Amino acid sequence: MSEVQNFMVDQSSKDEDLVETFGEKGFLKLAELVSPKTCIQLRDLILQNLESTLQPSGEKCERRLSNIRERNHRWDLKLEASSLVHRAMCEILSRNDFLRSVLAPLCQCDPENVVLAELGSLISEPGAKHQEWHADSAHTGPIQPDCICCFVTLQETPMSMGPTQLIPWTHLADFHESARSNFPPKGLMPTSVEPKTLQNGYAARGEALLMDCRLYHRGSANTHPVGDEDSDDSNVGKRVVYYFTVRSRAAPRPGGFLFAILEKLDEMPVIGFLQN
Ligand SMILES: O=C(O)CCC(=O)C(=O)O
Repeated sequence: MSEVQNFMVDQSSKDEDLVETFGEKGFLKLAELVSPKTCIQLRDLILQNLESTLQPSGEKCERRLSNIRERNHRWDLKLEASSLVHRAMCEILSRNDFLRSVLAPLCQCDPENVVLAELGSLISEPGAKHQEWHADSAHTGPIQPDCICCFVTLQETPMSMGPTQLIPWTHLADFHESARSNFPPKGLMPTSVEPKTLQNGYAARGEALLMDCRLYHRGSANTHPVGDEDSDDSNVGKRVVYYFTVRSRAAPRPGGFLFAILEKLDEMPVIGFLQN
């Protein structure tokens, strides 16, 4: 049995309470971080880029597409540092003091230490199945995460379009320990764990999930009706997420991590990226 919940936090809470919630649960779901205008424009840009990447004559797929779990009807497209991509990141990072507090442990007193580890977009279309539950990085001991990911939903995303699902508290060392000893290959989770699952029922346009990369999560199935290919509705039912991951340059590069980012942007300090 899984329970559908709205994970949204009360954003008027004190910064330190939000930071504490992030540490306890392994994520924060935050409303309206990116403006509707930026979401609409960025979604269009990503869908256009995907279309051109998938053309036979398109830019080399290996350069633009990262590996993704359950890859039928699902893509992970790396993003260029275009003005829209900048704008979306600025809207997220500049409005929130507490986000800076969440990121502070990564920077170890030097903001230049917070660097980009991933910059991309996730696209699923009707027909995509659930991914397996997985964590993006292993638990290597410290309480603080070494990587934090931010997923931004670019359109209204009901359950039928397969929003990201998370299992709170699974970023903790105890859970990773039992995952290592009990679970099938590479810490993937057996279905027997699913009863504890809390499903993220609906993702609104512009909301963001800020996630400790050790938290177990997955992209869920997209069962939405297919849009009409010959009309303006051809993109209806496509779920597009903009995401970036930051990490501490002072910590070792996490093993097993995908680094879904164009090579030229890998390890760029976030501060420098935002000022460009
Ligand atoms: O699609 C999502 O919401 C999550 C995707 C994901 O976690 C992955 O591809 O590793």
